[in-house]
Amino acid sequence: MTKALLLIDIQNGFCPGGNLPVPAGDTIVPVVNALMASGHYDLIVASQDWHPANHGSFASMHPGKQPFEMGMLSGKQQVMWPDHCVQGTHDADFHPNLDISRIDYIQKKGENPDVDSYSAFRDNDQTSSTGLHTYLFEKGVTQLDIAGLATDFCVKFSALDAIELLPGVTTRFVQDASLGIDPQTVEAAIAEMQSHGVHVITSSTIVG
Ligand code: VGL
Ligand code: ZN
Repeated sequence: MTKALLLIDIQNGFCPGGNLPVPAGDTIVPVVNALMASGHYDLIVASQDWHPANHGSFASMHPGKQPFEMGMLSGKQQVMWPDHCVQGTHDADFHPNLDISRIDYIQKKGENPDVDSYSAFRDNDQTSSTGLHTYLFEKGVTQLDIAGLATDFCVKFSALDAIELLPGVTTRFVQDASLGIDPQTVEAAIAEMQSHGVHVITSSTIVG
């Protein structure tokens, strides 16, 4: 069995003080560090939301639109986000307390200004792949644990894509190593992940 940990977007931008903060988002960092230090994982991958300054998911690119309103991007419904995780800025850096020395591979995403990319595996239009599923397949991963920010967006879509793109891989969501933007959508996201075959666990299963 080859066990991998996929950490989603544990960046300054999604922590308090960032541009698109998840409430208390930084509080998952010690939990994630303990997971990485547990010795359970053969492979640790982290995704990084990595937008150009003119990304089409930014409300600032749509005159008259306010952050968190619905808008359109390339003909599809799109949440208008505050400018966040712009390439090369502090907002896009991993949280300073995240033990990045344990990360084997970094998957950047969200670089195409014309489509958003919640999942670490592919863009929201589900046409262009990041290549991450091929990477994990080639490493022989059989168990994939997913944690990070935000449960109701990038974590959820990454877990759903793992189920679809990595058939036969046991995919688990580590609940206490993840936090979301809105409690209501977090609850729905967990139910949706479970209904697609994602197992919900807590870090105590791994860390003991
Ligand atoms: C995310 C909204 C926009 C996330 C990224 O990491 O969950 N959410 N970009
Ligand atoms: Zn983003």
